[in-house]
Amino acid sequence: MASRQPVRAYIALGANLGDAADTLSEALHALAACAGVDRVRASSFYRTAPVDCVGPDYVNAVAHIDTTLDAMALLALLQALEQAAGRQRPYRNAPRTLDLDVLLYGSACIVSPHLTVPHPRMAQRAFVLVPLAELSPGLVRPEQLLAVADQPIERLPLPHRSDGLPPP
Ligand code: PH2
Ligand code: MG
Ligand code: MG
Repeated sequence: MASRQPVRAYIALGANLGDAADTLSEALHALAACAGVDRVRASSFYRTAPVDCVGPDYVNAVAHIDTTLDAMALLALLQALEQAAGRQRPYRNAPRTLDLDVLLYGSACIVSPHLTVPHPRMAQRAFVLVPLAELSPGLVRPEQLLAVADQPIERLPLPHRSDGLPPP
């Protein structure tokens, strides 16, 4: 069977339990090792205040990948990585060891019971827009950043490798 053309997908990473930066770094390396995932590139990591929830500060980042997985297979892969990081879901927006959300899947618009793409709340969240603007400035308009400028977010000075992945 001919393999699919790769699609560029954007993924939001977040964690606010345990060593969040370490978990994000591990998740990026695990993602890069997955079949059907190529050219993983990540933003800096950011410390962010919780939005629409209470609990510890988050560490957030955004990554893009080129993938031959279809969108639902990508979602399943991200959920498997969340599970491997010990993710529990006691209630909506509970503190978590790892959250991996599909933000964009090429130019696709997807509305299904388990996946909506583009992510329906991405434009309201500095913890998505700021790292996304760092990674792909053409995807975020200045007025979008202005609209979330009241949300506390601080770039963490982690060393990054030239391939965009933090050290393992
Ligand atoms: N994720 C949420 C809800 N609120 N706040 C921050 N700062 N970072 C997140 O990743 C986050 C959030 C739901 O997934
Ligand atoms: Mg989320
Ligand atoms: Mg999620």
